[in-house]
Amino acid sequence: MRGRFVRMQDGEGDGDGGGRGTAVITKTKTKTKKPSLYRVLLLNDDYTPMEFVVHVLERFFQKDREAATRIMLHVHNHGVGECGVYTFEVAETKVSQVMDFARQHQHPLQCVMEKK
Ligand code: TYC
Repeated sequence: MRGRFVRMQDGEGDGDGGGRGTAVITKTKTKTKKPSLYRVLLLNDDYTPMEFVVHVLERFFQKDREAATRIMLHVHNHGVGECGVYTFEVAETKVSQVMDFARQHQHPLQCVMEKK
């Protein structure tokens, strides 16, 4: 979105000793850059229980049981699967939360992020 404003400089009575006012037209461009997006992925392994992965998807990615089960089975069958797409800091936080939670429960579950 563009904004525009006019500012008067050196106007009469500004204390600059008189002289005609000078109009300065300044164009501003509101920053509209969209943030880069990152996929958060779960990786398959042979040891993490399926039910734990479903729980992770419900707890950290706001999936209902049906969606969580579908994603978990996709990862189980294909080796990798998408949990969600987020801005950098949110994605980073999700990865840390999942990795900490898996470690606490001594499961080797791996969670990574990749730029879209
Ligand atoms: N392959 C695991 C099992 O058979 C289940 C699993 C699914 C593990 C998804 C990790 O990201 C994962 N118990």
